[in-house]
Amino acid sequence: MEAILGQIEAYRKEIEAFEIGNAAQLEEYRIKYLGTKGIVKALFGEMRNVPTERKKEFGQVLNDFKQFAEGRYESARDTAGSSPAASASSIDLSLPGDPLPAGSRHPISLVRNRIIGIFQRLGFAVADGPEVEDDWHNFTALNLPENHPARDMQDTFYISQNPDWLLRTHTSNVQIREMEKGKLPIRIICPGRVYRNETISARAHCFFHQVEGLYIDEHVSFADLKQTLYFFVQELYGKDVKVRFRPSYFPFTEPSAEMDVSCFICGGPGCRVCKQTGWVEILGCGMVHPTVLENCGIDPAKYTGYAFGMGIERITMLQYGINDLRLFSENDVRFLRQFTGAV
Ligand code: 2NM
Repeated sequence: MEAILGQIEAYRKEIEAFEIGNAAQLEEYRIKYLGTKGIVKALFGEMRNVPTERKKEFGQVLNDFKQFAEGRYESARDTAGSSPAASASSIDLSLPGDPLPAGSRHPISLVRNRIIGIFQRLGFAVADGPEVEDDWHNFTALNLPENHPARDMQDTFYISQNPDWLLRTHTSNVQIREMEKGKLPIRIICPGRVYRNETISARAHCFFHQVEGLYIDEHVSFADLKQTLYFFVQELYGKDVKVRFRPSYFPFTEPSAEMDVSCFICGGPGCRVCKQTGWVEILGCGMVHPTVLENCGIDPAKYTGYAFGMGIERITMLQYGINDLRLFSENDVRFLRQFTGAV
């Protein structure tokens, strides 16, 4: 008994002298004194060798010792991690950090964000909606007759469980949904992914990205459309850009037009980008068809509006001289790394 008490006294001195300067030493200490095979545990094991009349006294000494050993551990743990000497032995803070590989924005995002920014400054709000859509919002409400070629199974991905559902072929579905809400005026742009069932090649893919715009109010005219889109391309290509509108056809607009810009590569004389014409087509537009307004519960006698739509891939390819659509979705970092800043 006296021998054990002496031993405990010796352990106290040992603990006081134990150097705990870093995490490794702290762990060494824990294992030696507090671990399951440690000294404290072993001393408690001695209890059964102590005569009954001295068990109480021995128990008190042991508990004191245990608290002492634990106290040393806890105070060392609080300081070992933060003292400079301790850190120096485990982590060298003077070394340069591991570099975080910096990503870059996808070129489609860069161009989309620029387009959005220009229209937001004109007061357009960004709207979005579902990519899985029903026939009404994707086709019928947009005045696409039952037998219109765009409805052809070959161009549209239908959902097999329910042939009324499909992957939207344009973001006009968002505009239909916005018009159906019945809150006027409407001034929105709708960026998003759209799907078409095409044979994949350098010029066609099964999905691409669009930005469509819609403005509906009283007295909105084709002149408003022209001026807004002219401002848009001036922001995109510079003040010297010229525009021209060519008559076109869309079932959801009347009249309809394609808008060309003067070639921003050669400036007019003709080059590969403009195919020697001096002009580059960048979007389609028109005055929203009265039937479309009616389909959405808007009175075409009171309200008029314009709409336009452009493919982001096309504008991006023209901007950067990219010649294969597939590059946008292959996620090859050798391609993606080239787009580090603003357009
Ligand atoms: C285009 C071209 C012309 C268009 C029309 C509508 C809606 F919903 F108002 F009828 N949304 N988008 C539109 C008009 C889209 O893309 C080439």
